[in-house]
Amino acid sequence: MRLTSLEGLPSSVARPGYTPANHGVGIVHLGLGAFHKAHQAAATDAALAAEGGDWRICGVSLRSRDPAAQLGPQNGLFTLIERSAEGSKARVIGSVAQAFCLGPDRAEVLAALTAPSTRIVSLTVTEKGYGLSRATGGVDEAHPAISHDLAAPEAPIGVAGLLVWALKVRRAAGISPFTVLCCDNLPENGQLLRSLLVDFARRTAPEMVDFIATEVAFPSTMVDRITPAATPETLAAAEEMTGHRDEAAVETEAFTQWVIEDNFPTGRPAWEAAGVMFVEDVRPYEEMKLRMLNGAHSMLAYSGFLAGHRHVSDVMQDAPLAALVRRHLAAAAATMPALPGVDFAAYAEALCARFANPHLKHQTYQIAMDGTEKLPQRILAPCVAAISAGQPLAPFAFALAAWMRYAFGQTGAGEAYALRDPREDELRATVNGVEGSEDIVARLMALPGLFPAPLAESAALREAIAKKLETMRSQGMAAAIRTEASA
Ligand code: CS2
Repeated sequence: MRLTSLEGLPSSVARPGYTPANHGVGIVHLGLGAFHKAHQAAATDAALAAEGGDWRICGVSLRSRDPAAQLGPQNGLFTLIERSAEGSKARVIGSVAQAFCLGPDRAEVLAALTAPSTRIVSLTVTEKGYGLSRATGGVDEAHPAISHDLAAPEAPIGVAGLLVWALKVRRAAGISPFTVLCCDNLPENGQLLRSLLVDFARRTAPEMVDFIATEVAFPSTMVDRITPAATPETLAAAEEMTGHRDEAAVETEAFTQWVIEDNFPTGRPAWEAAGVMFVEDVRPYEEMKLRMLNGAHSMLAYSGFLAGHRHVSDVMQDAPLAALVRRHLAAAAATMPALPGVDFAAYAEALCARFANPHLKHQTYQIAMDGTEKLPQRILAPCVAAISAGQPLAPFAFALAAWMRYAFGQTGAGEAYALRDPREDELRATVNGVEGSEDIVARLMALPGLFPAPLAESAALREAIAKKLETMRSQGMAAAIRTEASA
């Protein structure tokens, strides 16, 4: 039987501590994927149970029809499986009230974005979803949704277009603006989204520029919960645990963290009930997470995938590679000023334990995607800091060499794979047919808008990357890992 109500669930399954139908919608969420379901939807579920309020979520996917097709027939209910070393727990989440796909459900989505009851618009559209130019902080005109929306601002399909359009309609109707809550792994994500919207408005609705810059709140957030893409095994496990078929089930780790700047002029759910930490300045937490967790993730994804490790937990079983993960975490920690109340060494150890969780099937290939969008905040920014502080470059050089080797699109055994990067064609064309490792490094470092000048200009870094890349190419990734770990 399909999961459609809270009736008939076994007592081992946790269910919402409130009656979902008694709570109205207060949040529109863009990017209705596994991460949203495991993180913000779960936290909001706990907040509703603790303090109530009209804070249920209208979930929207901008492109894929799957999330709405899965959640719609289930009245928004889904099973969240939390997997830790101690075992697995199932919980049914009731915070998602509606699920739409922008294409077919356009009228409903636009109505939700302009409804007075909508007080927050939150987002998890991945780094590449925004159409942000890192070079200018404004819009990337070549991004498909941005170029569409610049040409047709009254019929938007992308994040910047939709939000500026909705804020404009609200303002004209005398409705307060919503708070914009970016939950993607980007540095200073609130500010970043604000400058994207300001630049988009400058080009399409100049009268909105000051309003967006001064009247709309964009609290920054640090979000953390490792959430593998759901698989048929996830759905089978949910069915076994709940006795119900659930097409929208998702699995995640037990750990969860959310740090938010408390700037919600029109209110917010009582997320503190879910352990959310509200702070004045989220930057140091974001930096810690991006450089340590995500930086190590990217490093181990490229090297681990090419060494034949399918899952992150397999990487942590490979002693030399696990040692390099620890080395990377320590090097990343050394690039940041101390954060009162946080012990970076303890954080690193906790990350290693999370990565080693054998019950979480988190694929290295999943993390490896979108490298050109992830490297800047994960690897390149800390590498700049390491150069200016005269710290060892080897950990960053190794991570970058592994990414460059990955950009070949072929394993050591000759098996081809898709890079799944928005700059895939450009990356392939850059490395294709180039022989020398030094040339490959120089060409990739010269890609427009990717490597900051201090990196491209550092001969020591270039040479270190080229040397490691050469070992990876001539001896294979597994041998290169052993060489690196014994250096
Ligand atoms: C990962 C993240 O796929 C990736 O790039 O590094 O999704 C990571 O699992 C989350 O940020 C953990 O909070």
